[in-house]
Amino acid sequence: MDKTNIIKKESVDTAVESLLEKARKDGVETVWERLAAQSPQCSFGEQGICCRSCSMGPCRIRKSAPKGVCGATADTIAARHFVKMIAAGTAAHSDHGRAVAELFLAVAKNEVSDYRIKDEKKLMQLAGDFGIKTEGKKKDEIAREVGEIALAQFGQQKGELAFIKKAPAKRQEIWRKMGIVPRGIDREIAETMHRTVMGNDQDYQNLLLQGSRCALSDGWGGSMIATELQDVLFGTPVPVRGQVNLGVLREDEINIIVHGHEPLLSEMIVVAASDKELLQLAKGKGAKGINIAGMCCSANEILMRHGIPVAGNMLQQEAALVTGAVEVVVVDVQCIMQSLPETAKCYHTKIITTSPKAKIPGAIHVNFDEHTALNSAKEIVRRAIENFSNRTKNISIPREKTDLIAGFSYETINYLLGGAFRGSFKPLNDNIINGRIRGVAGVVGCNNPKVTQDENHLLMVKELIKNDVMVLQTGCSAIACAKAGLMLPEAAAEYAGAGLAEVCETVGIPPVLHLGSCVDNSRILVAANEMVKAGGLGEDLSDLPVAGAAPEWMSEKAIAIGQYFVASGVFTVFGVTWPTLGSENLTRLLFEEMESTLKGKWAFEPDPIKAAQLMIKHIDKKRKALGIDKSRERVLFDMAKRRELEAV
Ligand code: SF4
Ligand code: MSK
Repeated sequence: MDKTNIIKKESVDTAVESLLEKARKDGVETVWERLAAQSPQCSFGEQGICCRSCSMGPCRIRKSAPKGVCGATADTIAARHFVKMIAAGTAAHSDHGRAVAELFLAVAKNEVSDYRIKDEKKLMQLAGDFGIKTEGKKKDEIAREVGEIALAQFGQQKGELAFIKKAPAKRQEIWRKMGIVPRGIDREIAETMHRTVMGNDQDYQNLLLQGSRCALSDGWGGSMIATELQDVLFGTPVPVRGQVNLGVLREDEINIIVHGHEPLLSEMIVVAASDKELLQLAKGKGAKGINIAGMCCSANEILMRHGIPVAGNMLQQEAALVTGAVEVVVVDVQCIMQSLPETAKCYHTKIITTSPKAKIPGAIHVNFDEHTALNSAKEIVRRAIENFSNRTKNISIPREKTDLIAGFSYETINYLLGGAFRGSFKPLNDNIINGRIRGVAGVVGCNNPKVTQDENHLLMVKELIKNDVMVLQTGCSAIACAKAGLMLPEAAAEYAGAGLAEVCETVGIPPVLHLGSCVDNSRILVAANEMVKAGGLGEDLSDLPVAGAAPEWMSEKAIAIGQYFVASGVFTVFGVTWPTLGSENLTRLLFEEMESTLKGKWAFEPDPIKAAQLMIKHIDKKRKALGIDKSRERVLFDMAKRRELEAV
């Protein structure tokens, strides 16, 4: 059988490679074996031209059958599939945002006792964003109004989402002219799903307009609400040192991995792990302590705010169990493989689900309710402690672990660049204008077993920083680069071009900045917004010398993120595979024509170096349009001259 998806090497991460060998010895099946078993995968599905929207189908578009039974063309079928992915991704991020908003409101009303508001300054800023008068009002009253407005954004039927007004005026104008300003988050998701049912919206261009509106309700709606309210509740991240990779697991301690996305759960597990009684219990079982480590975006959330170690990214979830040293993997929502309970059977690990929205056969379910949050968290930690004695001798914890600096919220970047009293993005803009920094790239997204784990992230990011492009990261991409040491200030001297290295060394930051989890891609939007506000780089997000990428994407959430980047005017490149290639017209719309309306567009380039070069080319095009291309030439000339002088 032609197994087209089989790759030469599973991972560039030696910790994963060694554990895969152990998995084979232990008779454990992994994601790579399942991919091989699935290969060759359906090429109709891969190109977006398989439709099973009704029972007259499934229909597969090919030369001999260019239309579905209902008459739907490849353009319609691929567009429906694409916008359905956007709707699903938006729903996931936004339901996360809704959960945070509900908790926020409960805290403001004093209905829950285990959480409290940590960042009052940001609460006031949010009140300002929502047009709430704060004079003479108590903190709880302001928080209640903020929570109520935030929650209402989901069910709003008319008007515009509140955060839309944070975008540059010119961007808002583009959205209004195109009729794609989101009215309410749930409404855009529901309408997208309505439009894609059999016999409804059959114009691929019109479908993509709604797809853009839906994606904007994610980036400037649900995701932004999640990030902003989480910062108020759990604290806005500040620079923090951490460690990453499976070497953070400890042989002599109880290891609990927190996996998924929403920090409501992970924050409480962190609190429960320092409970004196539980620590005592752990000691009584012969463990030296309780070690919490994160996986995927749950990891990013607790790393950013507490410096809790990160066990790994998406493709390390099974490998973590293969160490034989994990007592409990506790999960909430999203990116959790159904294989975990099956893998866990070969070891002593218990998989605990906590959300009624995400149960897995074979896992233990401990319902996590914010009203009894700490108790539930303590119960989970207790189960982990009790499981410690079930460990066998079949343990292998890799040595690999790397230090990193995380915590680069928009506020941190502002402060580091401009100082506490004059926080500003102006120094960043100045360094872009004078050419030391060529531009800024957001490199985000998942792992995908169709490509060697982490390789595309690393090749792309190294190519970008070598060419003086500063990189902002979130999600599993951030974890990949952290593992490779790119999130340490020292990485500037080793990997960055002379201009970027000079700026990083002066400010004391790495050339690759960790901005958080997948919902924190909204921090990248806010940062780009601030660059426009700081002046000198045009009037719209599309004028900025910036680009976005997800070189190893796999989730529908990545498509939603990509589309809100594009709809915000950002050139965005994806790798691995592209889901519309079966429709020439739709692909042309996404890769070319969108630029004339949204001023942003997609590209697909599986080679990460070529993809980075596309991003650099785009950045240079924007520099030229801004009239700052010459300054960069001067900087390069200066460097050459300096080297000449040094050689004398
Ligand atoms: Fe086929 Fe049309 Fe039904 Fe899709 S909606 S399965 S193309 S008949
Ligand atoms: S966890 S969405 S695999 S980045 Fe956010 Fe990683 Fe992608 Fe999940």
